[in-house]
Amino acid sequence: MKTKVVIIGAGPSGLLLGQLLHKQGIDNIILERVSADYVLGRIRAGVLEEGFASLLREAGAGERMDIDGEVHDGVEIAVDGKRVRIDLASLTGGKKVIVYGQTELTRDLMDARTLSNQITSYEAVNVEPHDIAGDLPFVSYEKDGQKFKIQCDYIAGCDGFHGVSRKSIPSDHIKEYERVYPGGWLGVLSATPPVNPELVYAHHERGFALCSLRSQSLSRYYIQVGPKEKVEDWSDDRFWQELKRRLPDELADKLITGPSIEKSIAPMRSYVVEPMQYGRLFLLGDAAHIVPPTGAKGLNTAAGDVHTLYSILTKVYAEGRSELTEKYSQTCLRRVWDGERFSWWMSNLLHKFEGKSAFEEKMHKSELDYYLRTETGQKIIADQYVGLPYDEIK
Ligand code: FAS
Ligand code: PHB
Repeated sequence: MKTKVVIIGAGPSGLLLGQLLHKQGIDNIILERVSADYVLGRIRAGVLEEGFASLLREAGAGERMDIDGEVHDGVEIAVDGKRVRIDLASLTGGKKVIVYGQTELTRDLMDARTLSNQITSYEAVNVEPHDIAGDLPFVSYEKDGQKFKIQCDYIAGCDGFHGVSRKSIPSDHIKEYERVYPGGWLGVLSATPPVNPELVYAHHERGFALCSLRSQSLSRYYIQVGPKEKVEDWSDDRFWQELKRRLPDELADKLITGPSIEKSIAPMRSYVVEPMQYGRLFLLGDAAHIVPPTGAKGLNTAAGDVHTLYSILTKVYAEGRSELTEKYSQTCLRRVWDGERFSWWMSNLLHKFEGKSAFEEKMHKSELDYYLRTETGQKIIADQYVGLPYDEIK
């Protein structure tokens, strides 16, 4: 088989890139390790920046988001029961965010992919990039006991943190940066009306909590848990009681609880690999970087990578500008580090991490108070939360 771009991974990064390239007449094949149902079964992000929403529309997969997604022009931060609303729209000249689950946008991209008749091979195992440092790379894989080889011009590693792409780059060509936080987020999805029309990020002595949503009848809640916690030790009732203890009284009193549809613990990690490319292999999304979900930047930073590679490859094939491929990593990394810093900063301010000294706790409380009580501070939070603009490739 032969194609222009092989995309490894059918998560949001791979599917969005595949659709955008297809719209530009750049044929591509996506290889995914698990089934489509398994991909859809992972409950993850919920907040989209406007840039991501625009890319989804450009990819021909934004229709349901524009109908079912909720446009939010504000977000709340509660500190030990005191609520402050960050008016995103007024502080950023009208920018907002869209609340629409990653599961749904992944489904929309899968549907668009099916209509595009591009090849997507699910349950493709032993996927392996070859000759990535040369001019004739190829990817091998197996499916239903048969071995396959795809000759291509470029390989897009969209296979997440545990994928094969990053591991295919010689270790002496990369530098890794990492912070693993002592704890994670225990998340619950429930078919209950959300406790608040906008998201509420809550700092509390007992630990962080987040009230989010997917629709007016589907809510998503999180509480920070310690590094040794196991999801099986958290009954629904125990979860709801702990969440109520961390929320401002007026929210705790009106919280509507119900059985969990999904319950899982997501680890908290900051990670970046530099550079995000090697030869004809490019790393996108979680294959190249991970953030703690506190700033809602995981999915949105991945979209920035997709925008950059899509813009570059469009010029490569339409204008013969193959030298632009050398700019991919440096173009992505400025926005990646912005997202890393904001997620790290919000996580440190809002979480009670073991090992934080009393003095550090005071510093974080004072910093949080400064940012929340001043318009300058709120503008800095709002500017980063709605997302920084994508870089234009010239
Ligand atoms: P993904 O990991 O989504 O997709 C990679 C795909 O590649 C997967 O489908 C995988 O099966 C496939 N793959 C892996 N290895 C392969 C191989 N060798 N061959 C072929 N395919 C392979 N972000 C937020 O903003 N908010 C959140 O609340 C949030 N919660 C999260 C919870 C968890 C448990 C995790 C892991 C991440 C969470 N994230 C969250 C971040 C998440 O949304 C990611 O940013 C987003 O999924 C990134 O998308 P991709 O880069 O496509 O990676
Ligand atoms: C979610 O709804 O899953 C969500 C929203 C905002 C975040 C993290 C997760 O910062």
